Amino acid sequence: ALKLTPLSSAIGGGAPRGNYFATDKRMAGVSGDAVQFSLSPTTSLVVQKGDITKWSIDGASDAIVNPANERMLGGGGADGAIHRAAGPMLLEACYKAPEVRPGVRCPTGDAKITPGFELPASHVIHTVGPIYYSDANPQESLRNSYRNSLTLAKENDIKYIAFPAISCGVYGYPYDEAAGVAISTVKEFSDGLKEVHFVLFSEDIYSVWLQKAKDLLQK
Ligand code: AR6
Repeated sequence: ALKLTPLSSAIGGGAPRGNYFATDKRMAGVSGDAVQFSLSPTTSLVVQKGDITKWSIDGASDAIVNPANERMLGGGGADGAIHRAAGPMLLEACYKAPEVRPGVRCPTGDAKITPGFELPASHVIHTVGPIYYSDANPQESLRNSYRNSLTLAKENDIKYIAFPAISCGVYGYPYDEAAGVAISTVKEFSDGLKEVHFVLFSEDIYSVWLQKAKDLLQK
């Protein structure tokens, strides 16, 4: 059973939705605390702990975001977990994405979409965040990853999207700065989506994200 988190102290602008955000059956696959914020009267942001490979809202117009690398053929971390859960068809679909230059299917900051195959979510949006210590402008690259993922989602009639903490694993992005870029970019470009979720694997990143959401979205 999922733990309910009091909303009264966490909700942002817009109409209150009650005292608790009940993580209902739609999110049954993802376990962990979830807190909802309002970005506009029609768009919510949800910050939760959990495994993004288990996440789905409606199985038709939803997408999880894969923090990939430029080759776009799988890897470790969340990318590895997503490929394992989606099955081999996902790798086949990724191979079909044209190379924009040798070995590069998805340049840093860009986003590409494939079906979700055996995942509960219907689509995967692959994006490549910056390698923090070698990117010339990691903040701009990370912002591009979020913005291009949201734009691609809208172009494909996706209404629900789940992001992990892009670049916060192998790519070494400091959590607090990443959370600021992630939440402010989502706030700016989420119009037309119903729910934007952050599904965070570890307690420490979840805490940083939750605090940043309160700082940026509460008046
Ligand atoms: N659900 C949600 N978040 C997860 C999961 C999961 N199942 N598994 C890991 N995370 P990383 P990056 C978190 O390293 O830094 C890959 O090899 C993880 O704890 O997956 O963008 C790619 O192929 C961390 O907070 O992605 C690239 O080569 C966050 O997801 C490279 O890593 C991102 O960590 C990309 O590095």
